[in-house]
Amino acid sequence: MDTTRSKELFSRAQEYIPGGVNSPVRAFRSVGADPVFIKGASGSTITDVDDNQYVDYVGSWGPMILGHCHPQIVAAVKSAIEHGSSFGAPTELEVTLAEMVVEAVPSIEMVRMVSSGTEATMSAIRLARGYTGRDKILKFSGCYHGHADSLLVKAGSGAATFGVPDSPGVPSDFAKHTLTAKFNDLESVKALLAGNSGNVACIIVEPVAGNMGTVPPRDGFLEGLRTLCNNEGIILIFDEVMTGFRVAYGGAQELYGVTPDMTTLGKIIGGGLPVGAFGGRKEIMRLLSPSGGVYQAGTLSGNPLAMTAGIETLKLLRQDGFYARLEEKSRALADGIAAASRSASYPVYSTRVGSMFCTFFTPGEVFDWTTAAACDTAAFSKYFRCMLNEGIYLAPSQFETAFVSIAHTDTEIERTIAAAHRCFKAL
Ligand code: KE4
Repeated sequence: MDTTRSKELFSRAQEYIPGGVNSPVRAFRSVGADPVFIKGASGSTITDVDDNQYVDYVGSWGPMILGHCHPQIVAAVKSAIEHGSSFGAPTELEVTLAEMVVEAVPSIEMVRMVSSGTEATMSAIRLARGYTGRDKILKFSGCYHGHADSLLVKAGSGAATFGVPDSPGVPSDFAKHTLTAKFNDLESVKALLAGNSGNVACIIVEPVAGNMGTVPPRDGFLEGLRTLCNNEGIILIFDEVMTGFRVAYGGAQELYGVTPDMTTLGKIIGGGLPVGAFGGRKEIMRLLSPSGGVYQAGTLSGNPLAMTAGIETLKLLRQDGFYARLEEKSRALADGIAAASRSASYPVYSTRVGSMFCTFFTPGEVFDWTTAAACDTAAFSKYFRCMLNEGIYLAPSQFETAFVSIAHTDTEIERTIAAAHRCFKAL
């Protein structure tokens, strides 16, 4: 595959942009390849600057559930920008999208729009701390909630329950307020809470982990977190930036029937434009400035173009049968790839929740970060490069989620499965 122009651009980009990219995973470093630069997309296909076309299973890391350039969204955003791109003032569009989110997610009685998932989780944590008057937070290894200081923290070694920075630049004084438990392990949560009784403001969790690959919650895990939070007066935050409107119109909380106190959203509700959001019960949300004392703000929060794209996206998602059709496509693809690995006698562990799926390069079950980290990342990298050469654009890391859109055709799904078989055989 000729990628001459991408290589030229990557060389130029590295002069002016750290690592040549504006978000690290895009650099393809963990898959031993140079990134292809994309010039356009339509439906389930993306096209690089050398005019190579790929079936896209990254979908901008989740937003593109309808596929790229859906005509209804393109038309609406084109019309919107003719009335202005940003006012820094309230608009009807923000009220409309807020009403749609509240209607879709019953646990959300009020919602605040921001411009990224990181802003959403960072702000939700501040609000939980303001509401409870407590400082500590609890997260899970392998879960990612954006790059706010208090979230770039890993478990302290040994008996120490406090966190240690997971990135240079994060002060240890910040990290010590973050406790890290094991996903799908309620005993690890109980142990940390026992050592910090009355001091934990919130537990933040991806109800379906999507940032260590796709790892579903085991039966009883989410329900157990809900019970622990009820008992301890802790705010349960579902980080649904990825799962919101992805695994169901009402998100993972609808799918699993567990109600959080707060929810963070992003990706799909912006239809590909920069949006994040956080919401929850009125008694909590009302503490947010200007109705309350917990400060939070944003120049482009509720941006009219992003609101327009989000509104049009949700209108299409709430149409009858959308998720059933997406489920059929997703099942066919994930089952086909798993069958291809078996017929190639290459053992993998496959997971899927709705249109989120992952192929873990390990024969064993993956249910938390430790078991995910046991994967053969070198083999995954070889498989990724093989699939890319076959014109299949997967997430460039073993520890990411692949996404199916409603635009993926049966032909493309069959082509992907055939390519996977060849690439498993080549390992
Ligand atoms: P952003 O700040 O990137 O909009 O959202 C952060 C975030 C928060 N919560 C969850 C569950 C997320 O998955 C994310 C971001 N997801 C990654 C994909 N693994 C974004 C891709 C990237 O970092 O470039």
